[in-house]
Amino acid sequence: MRHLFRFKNKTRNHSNITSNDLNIDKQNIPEHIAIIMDGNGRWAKQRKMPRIKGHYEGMQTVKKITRHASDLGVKYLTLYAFSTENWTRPTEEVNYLMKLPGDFLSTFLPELMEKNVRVETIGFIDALPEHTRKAVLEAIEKTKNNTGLTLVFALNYGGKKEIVAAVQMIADLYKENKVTLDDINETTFNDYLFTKNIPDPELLIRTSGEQRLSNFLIWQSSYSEFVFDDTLWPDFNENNLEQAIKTYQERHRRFGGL
Ligand code: V0D
Repeated sequence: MRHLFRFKNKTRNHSNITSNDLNIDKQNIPEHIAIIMDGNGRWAKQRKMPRIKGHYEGMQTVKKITRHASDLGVKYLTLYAFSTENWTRPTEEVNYLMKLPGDFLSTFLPELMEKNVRVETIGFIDALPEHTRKAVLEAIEKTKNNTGLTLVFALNYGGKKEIVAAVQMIADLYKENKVTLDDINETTFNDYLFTKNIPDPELLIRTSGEQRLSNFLIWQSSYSEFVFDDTLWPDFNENNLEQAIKTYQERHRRFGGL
């Protein structure tokens, strides 16, 4: 009956909200995790706060999850920050969102450097306001030699538009006799996507209970495991990330390291 008293010792019980006993397999962490960070507006609404407060808290969650993904040895973390459809939101909200990259980087770049994180983007970034593009390009430049986690922000990104742009590039080359029909296959098509240097995500997470892909990585996620979590993005934490990885591992067992 000795086991009944095992946890009576108070010195053993310093639990905090981020500790867990999920026991994820550290040898089978997905190389690439993609996340649809949904529920920021709803989080704010529940607290009778303006939507932008939800976006601000969502940005703090990005820092927390980046830190943890890096610590777990994830190689690529792709975050859906702004879609090509998000321009239809109120001007005030869009203007606020466009300040977040600058805000994020002025507060978090030292830690990104310390953690050896490389920043990248996918999406039509030429259409972003000058100040936003400048902040992002500066972060990409400053972190380009880092060799740890690659943190990919999807900014003004849409999967259908990405594919159409790829088709246009290929059609253009075809017109100039620079590619033949035989040159076009699934592998070469990849080279015209924003993600050309990034492996496909093994795990795609969407928060806040919605269970749709919403035009995110539609080509790249054809074989991804989808994990849906009811947590609103500002409340998403290290535990939720590990739970999603655990779910992925339960679907993707490795037998004897094979
Ligand atoms: C709002 C929740 C970080 C989702 C997260 C421009 C919506 C917070 C960035 C960011 C956004 C982007 C590029 C970069 C560094 C940081 C960000 C946007 C929205 C849209 F180089 N959070 N974040 N960008 N939100």
